[in-house]
Amino acid sequence: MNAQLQPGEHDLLLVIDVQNDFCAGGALALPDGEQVVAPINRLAPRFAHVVLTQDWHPPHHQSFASSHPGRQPYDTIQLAYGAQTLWPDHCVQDSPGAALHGQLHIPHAELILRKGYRSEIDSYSAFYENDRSTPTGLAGYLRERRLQRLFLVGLATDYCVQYSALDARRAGFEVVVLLDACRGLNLDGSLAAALTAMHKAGVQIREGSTP
Ligand code: VGL
Ligand code: ZN
Repeated sequence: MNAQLQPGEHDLLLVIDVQNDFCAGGALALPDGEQVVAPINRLAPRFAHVVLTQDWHPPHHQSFASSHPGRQPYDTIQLAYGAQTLWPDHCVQDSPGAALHGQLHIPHAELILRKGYRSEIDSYSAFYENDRSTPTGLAGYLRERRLQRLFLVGLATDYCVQYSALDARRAGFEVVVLLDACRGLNLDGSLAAALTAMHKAGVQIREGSTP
């Protein structure tokens, strides 16, 4: 590895939603979702600081199609805060699907940040809920700990990884997305759109999974 790119004291590996429901056999399985586990396990020991996020919905969450009679998963509806894609029931608090993938091995992770726990609001981003104004507290946590450059990996590239990356840029952090350690959903071209939006926002996008 290029010595200049050795992660340092102010760098963080932010591992987004590597949970059973987003992997093979899960309620909202992404194509090859589980394939992020091995590269993330290889990356993590190189970082002094690692934070994990966990999508963590109460039963009957507003983002579930089952909460809206007559609607199907992947329909889009208008909620008080704007457009919301409806999902199959997934990552229900304390269910096996909400657990982190069993092979994910990051014993030194310092924080597990749960999100999406308010019934009425979805939360793709690790920083803000989908109303774009309710903070999770992560920006303050990172600033207080002087963590400045964030390396993002996990699921899904075009949803929670993208939203987290864009919010992190807005909050003034340096952001690198390591694509080989991410997998996307790609609904209606959402993957290409996400890469374009992240690039425009100044997110560094690297094809590999090495920092
Ligand atoms: C996610 C859809 C619904 C994600 C979470 O982790 O990208 N996507 N909830
Ligand atoms: Zn969710």
